[in-house]
Amino acid sequence: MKSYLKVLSTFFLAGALVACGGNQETNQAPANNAGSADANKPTYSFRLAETHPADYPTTLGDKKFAELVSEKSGGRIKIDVFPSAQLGEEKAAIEQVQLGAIEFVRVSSGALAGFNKDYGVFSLPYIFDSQDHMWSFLNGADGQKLLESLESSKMKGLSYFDPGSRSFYTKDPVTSLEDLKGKKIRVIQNEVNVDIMNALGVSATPMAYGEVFSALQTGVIDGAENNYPSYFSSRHYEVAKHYLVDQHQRVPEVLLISSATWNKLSPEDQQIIKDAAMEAVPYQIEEWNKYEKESEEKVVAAGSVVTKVEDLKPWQEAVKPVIDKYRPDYGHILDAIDKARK
Ligand code: GTR
Repeated sequence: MKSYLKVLSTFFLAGALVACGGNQETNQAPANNAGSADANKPTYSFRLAETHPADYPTTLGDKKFAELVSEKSGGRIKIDVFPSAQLGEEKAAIEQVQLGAIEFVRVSSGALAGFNKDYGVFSLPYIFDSQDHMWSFLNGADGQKLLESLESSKMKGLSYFDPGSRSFYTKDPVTSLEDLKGKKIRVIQNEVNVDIMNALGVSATPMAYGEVFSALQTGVIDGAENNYPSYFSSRHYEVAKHYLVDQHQRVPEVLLISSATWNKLSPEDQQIIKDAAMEAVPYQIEEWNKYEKESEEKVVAAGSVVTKVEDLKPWQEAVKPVIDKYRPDYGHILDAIDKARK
């Protein structure tokens, strides 16, 4: 009886996976492999969820990753990238990945913080001085170890992508910390973000990315915060024209796979996926740098008023209690981040 139930539940689980459109495993080799050494290896068709549009630099990184996986596996492992949140907003996509219903996702570590406490560290303000500083930490032993820590949350981190730096933007003119006080600002849903906004005297309004445009338009919020590429591609600049550059966060983008999927793969296929994810990174950074510059130029050309914060000290002072609050949780990582400063 017991084994009957086991067979039955395995059958339903497999059915559910196929019904979701992903993870169709067969033992048939693709036509171009017939007769080759790969002939007896399984083939897979996986899905990768991405919140940004098709031409956005994280999506280009996802596509490069998929291309490399296909190349390295002789076409056995196919990954379809679904841009523009077609498979759901980030929080929902992560939940699906935890269940194994979606195999891959590229998300912000800001969103991951709601699922894995370690990832909250990246939402802490002003911890990275520059893009180079961030990459020197991410590429080091502690940065790479953090990718592995996702395994306790039923996911496996494969690589980081460049996230740029986040700054504020509002509907009304804002050129200083004083102006920002009392404003309702949308943030990615996590506890650290709410604490930062409280410390700055701002009213934090967590909500899904896809809802921000209409919330700005209807005045539910006064502003939001993001990097230039997101500010541009989401068209938020059309409804919130004042961009205040304080670069409070660099929240790494993460490419990850469901543990349910990872654990089914052979060591050879796991290696292919890990290598492809790492090899896609330099390309993603290059695309990021290009798009970041272009989006800054385009929003300015469209009439956005950009103010650069000259003196960050009052901002850093204001959020110091937030760093102090989280130091007991993230002390070791914060030390490693300090050390990665060149
Ligand atoms: C972007 C990030 C997205 C999403 C978005 C947001 O910078 O690339 O993954 O997290 O921010 O603010 O929700």
